Amino acid sequence: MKNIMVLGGDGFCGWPVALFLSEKGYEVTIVDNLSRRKIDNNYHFNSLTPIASLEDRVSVWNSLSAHKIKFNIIDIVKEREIFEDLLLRVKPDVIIHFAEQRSAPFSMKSDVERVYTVENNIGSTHHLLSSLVKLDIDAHIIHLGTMGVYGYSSTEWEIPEGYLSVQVEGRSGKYTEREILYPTSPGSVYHLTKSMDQLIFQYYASNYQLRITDLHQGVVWGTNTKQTNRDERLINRFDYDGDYGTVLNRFLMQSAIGHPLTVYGTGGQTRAFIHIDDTCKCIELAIENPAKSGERVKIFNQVTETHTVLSLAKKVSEATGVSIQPTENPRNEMVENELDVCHECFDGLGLKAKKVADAPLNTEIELAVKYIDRVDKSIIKPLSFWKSK
Ligand code: NAD
Ligand code: USQ
Repeated sequence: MKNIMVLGGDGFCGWPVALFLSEKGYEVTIVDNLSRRKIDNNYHFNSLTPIASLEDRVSVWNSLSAHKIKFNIIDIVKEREIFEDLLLRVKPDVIIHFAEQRSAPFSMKSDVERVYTVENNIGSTHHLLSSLVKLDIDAHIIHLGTMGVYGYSSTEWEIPEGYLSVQVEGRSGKYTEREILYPTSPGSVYHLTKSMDQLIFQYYASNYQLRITDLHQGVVWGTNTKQTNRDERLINRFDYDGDYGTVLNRFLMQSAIGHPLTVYGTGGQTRAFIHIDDTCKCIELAIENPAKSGERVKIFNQVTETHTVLSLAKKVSEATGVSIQPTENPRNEMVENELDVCHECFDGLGLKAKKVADAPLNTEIELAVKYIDRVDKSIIKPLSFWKSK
């Protein structure tokens, strides 16, 4: 059975993925520096759900499951030697890389957060790859990238999965066809780091023949999975603040407390979405269908549907009666855009997605109601701005 290392395994995506893979019988080792929990403390954010310490949640899982998870608190940017010792001991077959600062607004807060996001995200990706080369470990690397690398300008074409076919006219007038990385157009410093990750991957796959899959994931919604529901102490985090809360989860939580839904601008922004259950399934599909040595980076769009922000707000508003509150957009983004994105790779591998339209949004709202006393209303408003006010 495969040995899997989950970097960032204490986070919103990493924790449920670690449990999902453990239940499937994979040997799972979590690595995390707990930086998200430290950011919560330092900036006075909190998960709506009361998350147990990493030590406690792993110990609860190990008491319930036949398959034990190991965990290590290591900063993969700042504690390279310790991380490399661990790599040599575990010799992972697969490394799933979630360990980055993932909030676009947080990355735009000020010089401090911009610098931290770039150093942490580029550092974690590059150190990982360089260490694998140095230690001669042939692991399949699965990285969580983002749809945001493509940018959000409306296009006449469907956004492909990572590569764009182009024809270039040569000096003789003859056209040559090439596939190039889709031109990137990041909308925040965070998204910029994901764009830079792509180049690092391209280089290491080509020069060192590392096996790399980059998953361009859309906005993840939902909270718990079958595995995190097994015990309250396994509960997943639920971010609702203006920096880390993502749009649909924020609307669901806002509706639970009767807070008007904070639609930025017109709400005409179209974004791609995926449920946390499907994030877990996609990772397993990526493990089962690895990139090969010498092959270019495999890029899959890990998205299952697209919606405008306003259409999601209307859906939540109609279900709950909570009003919509147009809010001045703190971001520098297109007021409205269309988004036509290919997701044939995962569809072709058999992914049966859970769509917003079929999903019981009530489950999320009930969860928010259950922990309503934990809500700090002062952190719901936008907390970071793309341009100085
Ligand atoms: P998260 O912040 O909840 O989890 C990230 C985890 O990585 C945290 O537990 C953090 O402590 C850890 N970490 C960060 N830097 C580290 C370092 N240097 N060393 C060790 N651990 C480190 O974020 P998430 O929502 O779980 O996102 C995981 C990944 O998925 C990110 O790379 C993000 O860009 C990507 N992603 C997330 C979403 C989403 O909607 N949540 C959508 C698309 C892509
Ligand atoms: N928005 C609102 N109201 C809110 C919050 C957000 O209108 O209260 C709007 C934003 O302006 C934006 C859209 O909703 O147009 C999405 O914002 P978001 O915060 O849900 O998502 P985003 O900042 O794009 O980032 C999230 C994750 C990130 C991941 C990305 C995937 O935090 O890690 O990479 O989703 S994607 O958007 O597909 O690039």
